[in-house]
Amino acid sequence: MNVGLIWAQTLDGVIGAGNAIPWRVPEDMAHFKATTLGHPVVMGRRTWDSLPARFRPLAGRRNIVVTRDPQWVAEGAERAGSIAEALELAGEPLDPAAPATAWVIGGGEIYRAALEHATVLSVTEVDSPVNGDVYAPTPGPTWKVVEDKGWQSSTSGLRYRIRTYTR
Ligand code: VY7
Repeated sequence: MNVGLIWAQTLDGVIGAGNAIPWRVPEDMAHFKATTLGHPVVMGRRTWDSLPARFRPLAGRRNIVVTRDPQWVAEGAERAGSIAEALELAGEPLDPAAPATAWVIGGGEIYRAALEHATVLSVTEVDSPVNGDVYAPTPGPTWKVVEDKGWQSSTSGLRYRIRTYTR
C-alpha cells in the first residue's frame, strides 16, 4: 500500500484556523474529491469533526479516523489508535483489486506523523494572506516536484497551484 498525503496550504504553510480551512477554493475541493475517490482516507479525529455532518463519512471512500480514545465511534468510520494501525487497516483486505494508495487527508498532527510513511504528496498552494493556527509539514530535500500544473485562477478570485511530489 502506497501512502499519499494531500493538503492545501497558503504560501506561508497555513492549513487551518479554528478547526476549519480559512478559504474556499472550489477547484481544490474538486481536486481533493477526484484524487481520493475510491481510496481509503485516513484522518485525525479533529479533521473528522471539522467536516460538515452532511459530508461525513466522505462518500465513496473508507473513512479511517485516528484517535487515542478507545471508546470513539462514529457511523461510517473505522477507528484506529495510531497512524500505523490506520495504514494497516487501509491495507486490508488483501484484495488484489484494492486501491494501491491510501490518502492521508489531515490535519496538522496527522500529517507530521504520517510523512515518514508517505511516497507521494499532493500539495495545493493557495495565494491567500490568511492567518491560521495549524501548519503543513515541511517536505525535506528528498522530495521532488514531479508535476506542477502552474498557477490557476479560482472562481473565488484566489490564485492556486497544484503540485505533486514523490521521493
Ligand atoms: C474538506 C470539506 C470541508 C468543508 C466543507 C466541505 C486538499 C482539501 C483537503 C480537505 C479540501 C476539504 C468539504 C469537500 C470534499 C467533498 C465533501 C465536502 C468530498 C485536503 N488539497 N484540499 N478539503 N467537502 N486534505 N487537501 O474541503 O472537506 O470530497 O466528497
